[in-house]
Amino acid sequence: MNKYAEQVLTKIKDRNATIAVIGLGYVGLPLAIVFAEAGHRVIGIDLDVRKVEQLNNCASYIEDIASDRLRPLVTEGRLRATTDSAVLQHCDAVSICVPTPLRKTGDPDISYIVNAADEIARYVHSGMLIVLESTTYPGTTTEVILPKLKENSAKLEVGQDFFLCFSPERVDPGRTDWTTINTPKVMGGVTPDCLAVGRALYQSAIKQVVPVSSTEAAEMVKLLENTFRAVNIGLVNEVLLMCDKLGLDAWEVIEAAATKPFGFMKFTPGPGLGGHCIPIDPLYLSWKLRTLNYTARFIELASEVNTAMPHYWVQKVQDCLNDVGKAVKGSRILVLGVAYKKDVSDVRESPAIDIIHLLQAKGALISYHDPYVPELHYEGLDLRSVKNLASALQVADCTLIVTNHTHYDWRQVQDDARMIVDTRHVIGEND
Ligand code: SAJ
Repeated sequence: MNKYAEQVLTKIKDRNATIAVIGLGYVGLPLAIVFAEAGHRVIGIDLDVRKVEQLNNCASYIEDIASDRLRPLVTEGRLRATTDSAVLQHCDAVSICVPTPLRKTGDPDISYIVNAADEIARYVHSGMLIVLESTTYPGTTTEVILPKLKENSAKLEVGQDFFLCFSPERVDPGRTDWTTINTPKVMGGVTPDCLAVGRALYQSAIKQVVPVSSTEAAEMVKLLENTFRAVNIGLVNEVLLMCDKLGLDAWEVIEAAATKPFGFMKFTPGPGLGGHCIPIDPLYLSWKLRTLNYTARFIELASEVNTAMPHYWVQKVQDCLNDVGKAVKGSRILVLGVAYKKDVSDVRESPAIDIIHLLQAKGALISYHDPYVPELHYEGLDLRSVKNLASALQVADCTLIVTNHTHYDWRQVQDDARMIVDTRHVIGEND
């Protein structure tokens, strides 16, 4: 192992390394904290001045990170935040935890990764470790980041002077059983020494690091994980459509199948696929394969089925109103829950948004209730959660259950509502 690798390894072992984390969101902030709790000096870098100020004032803005956890780290000087990426020149390692959304065209938007790589390239130096965590298509680390790092410092060699890895994030916001510390962390390096240095840093703070043979393999691991979910959710959504045609209760069928103690994994139909991971990550993979003239058929089919679910449920509402001689147009429809899944406040990619747009386009009078989302100013919507749920239920011609927050008393909902369409099967039979 060469001298720069030894140098970084020694600093990590002696807790004398300075670690930067770019992107202080639901991935970066917990990572910065576990590195600081492991004894390292950590500098969080974020464009958002408010996040920087809140962190430096020991005020957490992430639901599952208590401010008390920040306080000792900040007051003891082991964790601080800044908007100034010039600090990178003094850092021994940097983890990139920035968003990887889709463009309006449906193509990957890796602009945040590119911006981070450009900043790092200005300050990359001998004895520096760079780890990309953001979910992205196989090849990003070596085809996008590595060339940028070499652009500005041709004399520096990867695996000799600086070390480059990919390690996918596996943070599930709100989860307390599997956290940043105890969730196994996959990691691939551009060279064996890159992997050795990356593993040393992450193993100093995280229980288990799982090495793989390359950064591309590590990038693909994450996409398999989330494609697995998207495809299986697409499958059960199609099971719902098939059971409809067969006059069967899909939830009964799925519950019974789930009694199989092996060889089956339960997923449930719903209003569609929300969140900033599952609907998006697989499309990074199918995009990459298209550039290689290959069609990722399962991904594209699952995406087609999942994105069609809002239309299915709007048709359900239309049919139920029709059965009582009402049109969608002019009907008061109460949407229960607009977050993308239960017990979270995130509305990104939430199918509730599509459902509301579709119903409004048919002339429905929409109101919603969501204890986690007091106001909904998103994708052209400008709504506020109703205050009095009981009266809203009684007034609505149809109540559409979209997000099954634990908050709800479903017996009360059933007693108060005049009509229910239940995308989550919390009430049992859909009325
Ligand atoms: N959904 C269904 N049916 C299901 C499961 C989910 O319709 O059986 C819907 C949800 O309502 C939601 C969307 O799919 O709209 C995504 O749900 P999710 O449970 O996959 O939740 P996410 O998006 O928070 O996924 C995260 C992911 N974590 C990371 O990427 C690190 C995912 O890999 C985790 O498996 C998942 O959390 C989890 O298990 O909670």
